[in-house]
Order: sequence, then C-alpha cells, then structure tokens
Amino acid sequence: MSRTALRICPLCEATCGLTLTIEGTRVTGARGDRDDVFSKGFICPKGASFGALDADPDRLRGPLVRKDGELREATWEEAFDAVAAGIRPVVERYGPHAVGVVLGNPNVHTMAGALYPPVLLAGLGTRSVFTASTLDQMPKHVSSGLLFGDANAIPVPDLDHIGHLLLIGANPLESNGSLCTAPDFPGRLKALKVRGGTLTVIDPRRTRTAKLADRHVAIRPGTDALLLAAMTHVLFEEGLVAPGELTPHLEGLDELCDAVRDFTPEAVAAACDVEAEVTRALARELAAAPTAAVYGRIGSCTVPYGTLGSWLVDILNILTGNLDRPGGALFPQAATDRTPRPAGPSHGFTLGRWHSRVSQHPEAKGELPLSALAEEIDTATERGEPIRALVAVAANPVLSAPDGDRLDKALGSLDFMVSVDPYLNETSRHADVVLPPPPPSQSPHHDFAFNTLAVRNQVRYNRPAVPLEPGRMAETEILARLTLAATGMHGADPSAVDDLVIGQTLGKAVKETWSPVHGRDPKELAAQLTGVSGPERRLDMMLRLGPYGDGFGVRPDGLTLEKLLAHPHGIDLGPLRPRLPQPLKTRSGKVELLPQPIADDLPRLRGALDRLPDELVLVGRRHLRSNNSWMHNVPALTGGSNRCTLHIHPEDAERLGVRDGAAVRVKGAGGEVTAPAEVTDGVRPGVVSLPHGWGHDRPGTRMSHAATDPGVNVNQLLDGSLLDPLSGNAVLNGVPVEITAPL
Ligand SMILES: Nc1nc2c(c(=O)[nH]1)N[C@H]1C(S)=C(S)[C@@H](COP(=O)(O)OP(=O)(O)OC[C@H]3O[C@@H](n4cnc5c(=O)[nH]c(N)nc54)[C@H](O)[C@@H]3O)O[C@H]1N2
Ligand SMILES: Nc1nc2c(c(=O)[nH]1)N[C@H]1C(S)=C(S)[C@@H](COP(=O)(O)OP(=O)(O)OC[C@H]3O[C@@H](n4cnc5c(=O)[nH]c(N)nc54)[C@H](O)[C@@H]3O)O[C@H]1N2
Ligand code: SF4
Ligand SMILES: [Mo]
Repeated sequence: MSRTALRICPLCEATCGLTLTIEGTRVTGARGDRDDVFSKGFICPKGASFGALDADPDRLRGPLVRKDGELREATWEEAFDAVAAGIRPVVERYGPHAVGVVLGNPNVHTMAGALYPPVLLAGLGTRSVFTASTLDQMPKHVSSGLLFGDANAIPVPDLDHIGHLLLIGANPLESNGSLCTAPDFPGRLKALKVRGGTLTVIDPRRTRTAKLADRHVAIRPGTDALLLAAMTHVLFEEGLVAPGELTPHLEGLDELCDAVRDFTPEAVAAACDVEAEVTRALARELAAAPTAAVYGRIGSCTVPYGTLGSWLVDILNILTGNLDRPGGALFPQAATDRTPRPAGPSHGFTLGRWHSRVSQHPEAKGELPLSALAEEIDTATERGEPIRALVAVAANPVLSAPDGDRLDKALGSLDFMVSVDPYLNETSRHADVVLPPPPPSQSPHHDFAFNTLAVRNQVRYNRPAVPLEPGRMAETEILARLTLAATGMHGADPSAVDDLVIGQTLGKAVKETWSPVHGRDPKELAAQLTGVSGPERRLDMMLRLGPYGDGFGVRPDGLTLEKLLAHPHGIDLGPLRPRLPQPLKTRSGKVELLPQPIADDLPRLRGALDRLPDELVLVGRRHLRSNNSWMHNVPALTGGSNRCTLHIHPEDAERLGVRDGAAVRVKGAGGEVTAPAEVTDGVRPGVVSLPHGWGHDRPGTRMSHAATDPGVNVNQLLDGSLLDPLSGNAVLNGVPVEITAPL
C-alpha cells in the first residue's frame, strides 16, 4: 500500500513543496506539490531524487564512537557519554575558547539547525565559532549591519513584480537562487521577460542565466565593486539620484557622493574590462526602469571586495528609490520574526568586538573566518589556547573551506571532535564521535531562515513524513543532548533545553511594551503552547509572538501551530510590502549610507584601479544536480555534465597548449590539482572554472558512489590567507592560478 505525504524540500534555498510517495517506510517517489502556496508544483532534479538521497545506503544508521583508534558502532548513551568526557575536560582545563564550533550549510535547512546551535554557543561561551557564512554571504550581513544596523536585514528582489533585474555573480538557473528564496526562480525570470521586464547578468561566465539575459557583461572576476562604484558615480554625475520616499530615512548622501568621485567609468574600465559606455548604460538603465533591483550573490561576495560590493548593491537600490518599494528590493517579514519593535534609534552593528588568536582577524556577527580554522587549531601563540576540541554540525570544511589538506591534518591533531553528520566523509572521518541525524523523510520541517529571505511572505510546516526508524534519534534531540553534554548538564532531559528557551523568550516578551503579551505571566503563556515535542512548542511560541501571530489570544485570527497544521500546503501571507523605517536598527535610526568601516576600506578599492590584472584567475560554478560537497553519492545526481572539469577558454587553451579532455595541472597558492580540461567559450578569456565540493578520494570515508568519480578539491588551490577584510569571508573567486598541460 502506498500513501503520500507532504515535505518541503531541504536540498536548496528554493524550499519547494514536495508530495512524497511512500511505500511502507520508504520514499519511492517525489513530485512537486501543486497545491503548495509558494512553489505551486515546481520541482527540480534534486527534489525528484529525494527518495534516493533519503534512502542512500551509505547514510549512517547509528552513532559511531572511536575506540582504540577506530570508529565503531555504539549506543546513543555511549556516544553522549563520550561527548561529555571529550569536551568538558577541555573547557575546564583550557577555557571555553579551546572548544571550536563549526556550523555548516545544512543547518539552515533543518529545524534542529535553527533551534539548537544558538543555545549550544551561548552555553559554551566560546568565541571559536566558524560557519559556512564566511565562505558565502558574510559580506552581505556586514553591509546590512552597517547600512541598516541589522546584519540579518537583507533586502530581497521583488522577483514577481520587478521591472528590471541586475544580477551580479549569481546563476539561479543552476543554483535555484540564494538569499532570495523563490521556488522556480527560472520560471519567475522568464515571467519577468514575458511581462516586458529586462534582465542584465554580470558574470565572467556565459551561464544559463546569462543566456536568458537581455544584456550579459562578462566582467573580469573580483572587480564588481569597482563597476558598482562607477555606476554610483554615474548616478550622481548625471543627476539620476532619486531616492524618493526613502529620503527622510537616509543619512550621508553628500559624503557618499564624495566617496565615489574617483570611480569614473573610464577609471574602472581597464580593471573590470568593461567599456565606460557600458557602465554608463548599466547605470542609466537602472535609473530609468519603472522599478528595478540590483541583486548580488556568490560571485559578488566571495571576492576581495565582497563587503564593498554588497554595500554598493544596496546603495544602487537606495539611490534609484528601489529599496523598500514594490517591484524593487524589500525586506520580507517572516511568520517567526520577532515582534516588530517600534522604529527608532537602536544599538547599531559593531564589527571586531574580538579577534582571532593567530592572524587577528576581526569577528563579524560573532564569527571568525572559517578560512582561519586550521591555524586556530595548529598554531600556538601567546594570545591564548589553540582549539583542542571541535563540534562540527552539518559541515564538511575539509572540502568547502580553503586548504583542506592543512585542515585535514589539524583535525587529526585535536584532542576530541564530534560531528553531527549523516555521512562518514572527508571531515567527519576525523571525529571521535559521529552522531547521525535521521534522513529528511523522518524529520519535521520549517524554514526559519529562508522565510526571512523569501520573495513572498508565507509559512509552511511539515511533520515527519515517515516515523523515526527504531534506533534513530531526531536531530532536534541529538542537538539538545549534545548541548547538554557539552555544557556540563550531561544526562538532563533534552526538553530542558526547550523549556529554558521558552522561559527566556516569554520572560523577555512580557517586558516589551510593544509585545502583544506585554505584562502577562510567562508561565500562563507557556502552558498554552501546543505541539507534540519541544521543537513544536517552540515553533508555536514563535508563530504566536510573531508579526502574524495570535498574540496568545490577543488576535484570535492570528497564526498558531494548530492553524498551520490545518493548512498542510501552507498559508500565504501576501506579497512583500514596504517596511521602513521599522527594520532599521542603526544608532541614528536611519540608513547610514557611508558607514566608517566602509569609508575606511574604500582606499583599498581605489588601489585596485591601477592593479595589473592577473593573467589567469579561477572562478567556481554550480551544477543543477549537485549541492556543495554532499550530493555526489547519489547515482541519479551524478554523471553527464555534472563533472569536476576545468573550463578554459579556447584562446587560453591554445596559448597554454591545453587540449579538450586532457588532464591539466592547476597551481595556486595553497597547492595544486589535476583535472580534465573542458575547452569552452562559456568562460571569458583569462578565466578558468572548477566546481567545488569534489575530492572524494580520502581514506576512511564511507561514500562509495562518490568515491568512484572523486574529482579534485578546488579549495586546495587556496591557502586561506585571501579574505575580504571587513567580513572575514574567504576569497573563492578571482583567485590567481597557473596552468600547465602535463607532458
Ligand atoms: N571554491 C568554492 N568553495 C565553496 C563555495 C564556492 O562557491 N566555491 N561555496 C561555499 C558555500 S556558499 C557554502 S554554503 C559552503 C558549504 O560548505 P559546508 O557548510 O561544509 O556544506 P556542505 O559541503 O554542503 O556539507 C554539508 C555537510 O552536512 C551534512 N548533512 C547533510 N544533511 C544533513 C542534515 O540534515 N543534518 C546534518 N547534521 N548534517 C547534514 C553532509 O553530509 C555534509 O557533511 O561551501 C563553500 N565552499
Ligand atoms: N545546484 C546547486 N544549487 C545550489 C548549490 C549548489 O552547490 N548546487 N549551493 C547552494 C548554496 S550553499 C548557495 S550559497 C547558492 C549560491 O547561489 P549562486 O550565487 O547563484 O551560485 P553560483 O551558481 O555559484 O553562481 C555564482 C556565479 O558567480 C560567477 N562569478 C564568479 N566570480 C565572479 C565575479 O568576480 N563577479 C561576478 N559578477 N560573477 C562572478 C560565477 O561564474 C557563477 O556563475 O546556491 C545554492 N544552490
Ligand atoms: S529547486 Fe531546490 S528546493 Fe526545489 S526541488 Fe530543487 S532542490 Fe528542492
Ligand atoms: Mo552557500
């Protein structure tokens, strides 16, 4: 007997609703849920492979604990005993910062990853916190923090109503979008064109997205901030600055005008390899469009001027009056957002409250650069203890971060490491304890993070599609128990973690004058929460306190968990709406157009005007059937064009004697790799491209299919020293490399 169950896809940021076919306890099929309020039936090949990914025989079924040097199957009790015994002595002897925490990308795709790591970090009190954000979007957080006072206030293009979209370093036809949650991003771009809108793509590669564009500018990698500064210059020079209704909320317009004075289109032309007239046209098109948005992603963030580029993206939206207006770029309002407080001056955003021990990198958003993890483990200094114990949750930095070989060695030298991971892979193979979460079909789902970045306000929740298999533990419980074991409360009931958070959150809410529960008794409120588990009670609490919530009875029509459960395909909460000035949390209560750290970093960008370009630079690429480092183990998602090849332009290939299909050696500051060449004019001259997440050939892993076509680790070409200084984000694109065709 087969049945169906609904499940939001956790495999990329698009959050499509899936209808799973289930035979017994096995997912045998997945199709798009046509009734889903947001995705309306869209699905991509990864979603369609949900069943295969879910049932991958290489997924670990129970915990592993290292005994006599070898990882062996163990009971959950033994595993958490080992965690407590591994971490507590390190804290007691060397202090909290000697315990590092690495949080990887899938934490934003699980409920557990949203709900428990904050409690773990607060309980540990460590400053050694590293996440995938510093390989990804930290520049955007920093620029939002500086401009708007809130690192999480990220404007999202109003994709369904936009007139003109300028995409920078993003390839949503492969990635399905990022920091812009939009199921069927490709369809939404096509709809933009059908309604007469225009699309411009800035990308050194002629991607599938670029092919859809009305204008494609194949910029030299790493130089977007120069181009955007020049576009800003043109807006001022040609009298095109028109912030309109934003004007009363802005501070520093004149200073901004001065700051971009040197960045004329002519001055940036050589560095960007973009003709001055093209830059002027880009600025004029943006200003002339009835509504427009500039949107930058990986290619605009993971570069030396990532924060400046991310800042300029919003500056252009602001100067053209497109920020916070329908059809432009707006701040979403998610159902689990905190109760919006009244607008007004706030604490602002501060960078560099502490620094990394070895290279003195400033913290950003409470994090240190993941690029610096290896040195924080393997290098002794007088400034405190190296990291001796590590907690890794859903992270594979040996492949995703720079210089995997060094990190690989460093992980091997730790006193203790625990990985919460379904696979024994390049990173988790170093763990002393591996705690495997159940497959996604057995986990509940709600998108805490992506709803705050979605092109439409909506809310959806799924209970597990399949009951937990015997011997499995929910990832929420794993992380709650891990938190207790790591913070000196080993063995306590995991619901204690949820009760603690509920008590603290409600205790705070009743004191806030703007909260719907102001002045009420937190215990009385807690008693009203519904849900069959701690995480469900927490979701209920967040929904009820949130902007659409029932306020614990104050607004009886408002959202509750019960109401959400009664709408299995989700509840639409309407299009994005203007929200300023409420989201601003700067000290001035305004948008601070030229924050000091940005002004201080501009001379570095000015220096780039005269820099001679590198002869050959490397950029990345994504494939629709892949996702970072962990989906190469599913046969349906590998092969064909999804291969770890080096794209090289025919002119470069000829000059360097590289033949199509032949192995070429690529050398960078961190090492060298050999990969087959794919000669294609899909990359511009002077640029080569290798995808990331490959290199599955290390011993001691258990990913049998991935090992049959391992590919190479592109991040071995990096030594971890190239960072965007303001955000600590790794430079992963525009990296100088040398190529030699083997003899
Ligand atoms: N050169 C280059 N490098 C890059 C990038 C690039 O563009 N170029 N992109 C960067 C970006 S944007 C990112 S986000 C990072 C990603 O880098 P990471 O954060 O390391 O993420 P993944 O490589 O996806 O590895 C995720 C890990 O989580 C595990 N996992 C999967 N599902 C679950 C789950 O439900 N629960 C738990 N606990 N674990 C799970 C997987 O087995 C895997 O070990 O890579 C970065 N690295
Ligand atoms: N299929 C698939 N989907 C994914 C992922 C995946 O691995 N596979 N990963 C997910 C994650 S974690 C993320 S963060 C998102 C990322 O989502 P996107 O940002 O859309 O990801 P990419 O496809 O890497 O697109 C980045 C583009 O930037 C270009 N680029 C490189 N350097 C520069 C530069 O200096 N300037 C400009 N203008 N462009 C440049 C590259 O050629 C590439 O086409 O995708 C998510 N979705
Ligand atoms: S686009 Fe993303 S969320 Fe949608 S089905 Fe594909 S992988 Fe899943
Ligand atoms: Mo990412």
